[in-house]
Amino acid sequence: MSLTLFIGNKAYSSWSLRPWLLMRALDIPFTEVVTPLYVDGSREKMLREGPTGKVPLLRDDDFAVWDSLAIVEYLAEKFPDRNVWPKAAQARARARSLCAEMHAGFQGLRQACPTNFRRARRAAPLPLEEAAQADLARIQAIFTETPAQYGGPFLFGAFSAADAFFAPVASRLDTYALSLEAPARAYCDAILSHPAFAHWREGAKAESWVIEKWENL
Ligand SMILES: N[C@@H](CCC(=O)N[C@@H](CS)C(=O)NCC(=O)O)C(=O)O
Repeated sequence: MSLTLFIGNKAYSSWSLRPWLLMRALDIPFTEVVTPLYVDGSREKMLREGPTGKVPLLRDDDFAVWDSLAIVEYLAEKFPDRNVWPKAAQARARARSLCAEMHAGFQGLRQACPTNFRRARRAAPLPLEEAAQADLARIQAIFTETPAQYGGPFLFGAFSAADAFFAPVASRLDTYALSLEAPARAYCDAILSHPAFAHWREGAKAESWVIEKWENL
């Protein structure tokens, strides 16, 4: 088995971060291939790897798995000893529910606060409209209640796929200086200070590709 993870710009690609962070945090070896997105030829290049033309995409020798959720499930099957998901059935089901919720939702917050992993923290909180405020309230509840129920510092105690899925949101809350109560802030800090996340951020800072619309908020 030889794993290659195709990802987009580390500065902007929140979906790419998720499997990358999980594999790094759980010491699953892989080779990364970075394709800068939204430039001439990038979609065509990714269409040679998989049918959606999107990142992330995992290649296991000749076999392609695309979409962050499917990649995470594939890793859970291939590396049963790494605890991609929590061990207990109900905790595992809760972690999957949260990942599915993240995968399908939070459009208000996503639109208001585009991912930019290399941006410095804003001096003042970004003002949010109603939909983004509602998403923020739900995120705050998840970040407070889940570690309290299952044991921190991560959502289910040890780092799992659920943390990889929520890491981009933790980063956005920080970048856009959105206010959080202490337990949710502590969870964000645990993510942002994880060595694997710091490594990704260094990679983002080292990139020279710039997409103006995601730099100016
Ligand atoms: N549902 C997909 C989303 C993948 C996605 O939208 N990736 C973006 C980058 S974050 C992409 O490849 N955009 C390039 C394009 O659409 O051409 C997943 O979870 O992997």
